[in-house]
Amino acid sequence: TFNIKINGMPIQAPKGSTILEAAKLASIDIPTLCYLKEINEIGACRICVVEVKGAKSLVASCMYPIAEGMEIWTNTPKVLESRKKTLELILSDHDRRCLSCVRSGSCELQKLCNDLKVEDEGQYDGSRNTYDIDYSAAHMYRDNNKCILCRRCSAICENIQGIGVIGANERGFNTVIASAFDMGLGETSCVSCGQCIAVCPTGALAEKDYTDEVFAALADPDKYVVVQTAPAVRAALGEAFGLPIGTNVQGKMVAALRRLGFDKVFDTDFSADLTIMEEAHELIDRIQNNGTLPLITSCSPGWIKYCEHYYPDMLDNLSSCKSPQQMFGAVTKTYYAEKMGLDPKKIVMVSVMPCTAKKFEIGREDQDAAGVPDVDISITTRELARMIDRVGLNFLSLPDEEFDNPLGESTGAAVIFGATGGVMEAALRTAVEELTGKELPSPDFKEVRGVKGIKEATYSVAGLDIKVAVASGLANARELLERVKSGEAEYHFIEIMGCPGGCVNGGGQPQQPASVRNFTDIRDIRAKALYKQDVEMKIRKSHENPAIKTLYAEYFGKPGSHKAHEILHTSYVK
Ligand code: HC0
Repeated sequence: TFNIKINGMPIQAPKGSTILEAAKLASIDIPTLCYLKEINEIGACRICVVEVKGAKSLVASCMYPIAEGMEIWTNTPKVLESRKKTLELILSDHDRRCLSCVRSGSCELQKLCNDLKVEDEGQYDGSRNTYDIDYSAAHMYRDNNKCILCRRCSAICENIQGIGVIGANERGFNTVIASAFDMGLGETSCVSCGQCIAVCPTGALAEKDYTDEVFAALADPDKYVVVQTAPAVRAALGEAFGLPIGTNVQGKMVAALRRLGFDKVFDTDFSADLTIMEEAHELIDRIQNNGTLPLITSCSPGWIKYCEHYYPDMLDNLSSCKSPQQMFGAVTKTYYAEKMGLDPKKIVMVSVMPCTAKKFEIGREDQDAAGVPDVDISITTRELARMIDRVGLNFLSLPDEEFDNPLGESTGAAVIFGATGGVMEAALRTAVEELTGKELPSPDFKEVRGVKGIKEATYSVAGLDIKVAVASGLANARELLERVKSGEAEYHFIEIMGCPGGCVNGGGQPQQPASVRNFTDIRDIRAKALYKQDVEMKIRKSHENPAIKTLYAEYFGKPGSHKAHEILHTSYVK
């Protein structure tokens, strides 16, 4: 450790710490705008400046390493004035219609302006850039009038997702974040993951909001409106209402959806179990009958789009299973509609997802088992939070309620889908028992858990060494796939999730500011909420879900049947 002084107070901090990190240890939150740990470490925005004894000018604390004996001041008039001026300059070229901004209340720029007592937003007004809003992508829009050029979006797209479809064009005052040749985002190979939205500090990037469409369906007496909620939503929705990260709010979420007026409140976890039945069957079939291996999971639509764009030669490796979101819609509009005597055309299937790519997935080809789209509207966790606020539901005081049946019944295997490695673990719980014909001594496959970007394990099952790998985040996916293509690694089964850490860290989850993200692994804490729920559930294996057993007995026959293929499987585009 080094001995340093911050604002005259002696403290000790580990060698290699930045001033920003050392100050955190002394309970001082130095404000930041561009800095995101391990994602965007460019020291460019000058909000985090501090004074250091002996330094000629103010230094950027996010990048500046501490040294033995260093004396630092974070709160002098010079520091505070500099930060304030930087903010005022940003505001001089910023669309300041904050009241109607989607980020009002969660905007990092707004909070900093308040904290630093900016009183005259217009004091440096002069020429201003104005931009058309880019609505070309299926899942989001980009409003450069609210962009502050922090480059968090381009950094996550390039460095973490390995895609790089947005970046800085032009220079100086004309600098703008855009795609190559000023193409609309929808014309690029953007995969709709929404990670850029999750890290944007302002309202420059946002999902396309479909809450009005949901309210309209709920108000239409001719429609039967069914909602499904993805595994990861329950692990993060509470954050939008001030609850600590990692609070599982399943019960209150169900209560809120019921009070919003949905005719049935169902759970994507049900169809996650169904996916496991189909996918485990597909894995065993490919292993036993020399099918294309490795089998790769197909539930993350950002990953699917990535595979189609960048690895078209590996499309045969993809599982033909629709994602749980899509299977849910398909089962609702076939089996459930028949059972309940409902016209599938009158059912409005709404999904609540931690994901922005799900908005794109619902419009894919070959996702219409009943002749109408399997899913009609997909909203993010954030949009659900907005709906709850709009109708004045006091989320925190709602009771805990249960999902409706039968499509609300699920197992521990399903709820862990929301974390990287969860689909793999759920599939192994079923595939291994199927292959050995014996009950597993423990349902846990801990080797594939955790936030590491690439995980590998080998399991000895019925005389066969089954090799598996798990990747999350698309740069990691690329690294893994290159190993497979070069022959350096061989696997039977691979799980890939588009977002780093899996769906819990999806592009549609409540945004956490940099002041939290830089010091907390939100992926890990949200995932723990799901693993905790898994352990607490009575049934932890998909093939033991009684509602799934009934579904096969009454409708599909067995996994991989002709009917299952027609309704639950899909195809991909080269
Ligand atoms: Fe996921 Fe899913 S687990 S992709 O991450 O497989 O979005 O939560 O809903 O569909 O179940 C997201 C989360 C889902 C799907 C499920 C899968």
